[in-house]
Amino acid sequence: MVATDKGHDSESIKDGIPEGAEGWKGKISQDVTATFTKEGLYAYKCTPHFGLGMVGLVEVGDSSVNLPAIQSLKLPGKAKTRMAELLDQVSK
Ligand SMILES: [Cu+2]
Repeated sequence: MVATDKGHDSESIKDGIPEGAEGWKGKISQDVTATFTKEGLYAYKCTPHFGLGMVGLVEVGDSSVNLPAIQSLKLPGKAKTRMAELLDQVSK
């Protein structure tokens, strides 16, 4: 992931990636590499703006692998709303 805008990072959300997959934790304003070795959904956040709803979702192959786990993630305020919107766009 390329840092095109300063002041953000990207970090995988705990329990928000498929079982056995490798998470990632980027640094503020810096590029970060993530490798998607398992099929499923990868939920991530911008740490400083998590509560403001800055979350994302990467769909790799079969999203049903961990869809229920993503749906039941405990997320703060706007992040919860935003994640629900993203989940609506996932192929089911
Ligand atoms: Cu941010």
